[in-house]
Amino acid sequence: MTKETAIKSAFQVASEKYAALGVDVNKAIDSLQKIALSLHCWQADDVTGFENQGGTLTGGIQVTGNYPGRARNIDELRADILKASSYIAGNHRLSLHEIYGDFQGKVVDRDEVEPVHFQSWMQWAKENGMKLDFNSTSFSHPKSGDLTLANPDNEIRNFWIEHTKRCRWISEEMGKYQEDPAMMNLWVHDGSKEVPANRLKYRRLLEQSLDEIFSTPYNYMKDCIEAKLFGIGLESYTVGSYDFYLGYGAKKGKIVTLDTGHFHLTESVADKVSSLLLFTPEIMLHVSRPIRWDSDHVVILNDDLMDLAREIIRCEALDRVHIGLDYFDATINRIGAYVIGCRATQKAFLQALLEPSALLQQYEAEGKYFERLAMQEELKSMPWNAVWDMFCLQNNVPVGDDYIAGIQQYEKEVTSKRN
Ligand code: RNT
Ligand code: ZN
Repeated sequence: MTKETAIKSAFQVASEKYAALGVDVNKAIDSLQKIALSLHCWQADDVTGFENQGGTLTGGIQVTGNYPGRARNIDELRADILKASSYIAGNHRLSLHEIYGDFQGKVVDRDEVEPVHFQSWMQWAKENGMKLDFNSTSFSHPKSGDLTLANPDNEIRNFWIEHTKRCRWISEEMGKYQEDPAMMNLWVHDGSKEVPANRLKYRRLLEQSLDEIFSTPYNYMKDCIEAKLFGIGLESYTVGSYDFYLGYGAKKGKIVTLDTGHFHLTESVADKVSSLLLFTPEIMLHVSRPIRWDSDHVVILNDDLMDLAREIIRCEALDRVHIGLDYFDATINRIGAYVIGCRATQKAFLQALLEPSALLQQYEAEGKYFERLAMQEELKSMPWNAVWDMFCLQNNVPVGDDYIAGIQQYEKEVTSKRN
């Protein structure tokens, strides 16, 4: 039996098993095909960017590892993204940080950046069938310190307000160019190592800064605000906590970004989805993997990810949830890290799409809780992987572990030669 015949016959068996539960596997595949992930550009180069090569990463985030092959310039980064995409089924987006502008060797400070610095990215993305998302960058800059948009020093605060306003303008131009809104994520690291004597003061300042930043209405970009529990060196207090942004988002109609690494480890991010859907316009996700803390490990197919995907599907909210990835691992092949995380996310959504939700909900409505629990247990060993293989086959991307060899070869020929 050829590999292809084996995949097809396993798929046939799986289809019948799922059909018996009232699940149409082809419908699940069609839905998965439409899910666009937003790949984070910063896994390719350890969040360095092209602004001041070799500068240190600040803002309470950290990349560990020194695996060879980091993308050193815009061409290498683009090549790596395309390589990773070739192992990921479907059409996806790319999320850029401001420090990844095409600055042509010029020094462009954060309060001087303009859409022209992203023109080549827009063209490149269009040529490669990708859409762009954007992020303002408050870290790794002489004015970053511990406080940016919440800084009591007006000169510094205004500098970051100007930066963020310009980033919204850039996002708007991206959105127009690609005829699809660019999601702009706003995350600032503002916080302190010890508990401040006045917590309210900085939150008031952050609120004022946001009001000023958002005062310009735009049509082709969407604002997202990302909360965090703590940063490294900023452990005791985060100005933009979850309560802060949830309150702001609900009151002012802004999208809250849920980074799955930004909560207490036993807190369920999946459980937040249905509440946000009721009180905020849409949801932006940063799919990540915390180990003990916001460690930004490569996303894998674990219970947290599956819970999150299931919740989004159960809420029928795919059209209101934007799925971005956010992690950075410099200890393994960086292209491989993208592929693992993206494929894991797709696998989680596939399993969620294969859930016989009508049956589970019927059991629940009838108070048949044994049956509901038993069915959920049985679903864990249903042949979803046969559907996954078919999805990969249909999309002409490697099935199973076949992508490992391709990434090894790219490492041998390309990334290992970078010093
Ligand atoms: C940091 C946030 C933020 C960054 C990126 C680089 O904890 O998660 O989203 O990871 O913007
Ligand atoms: Zn994040």
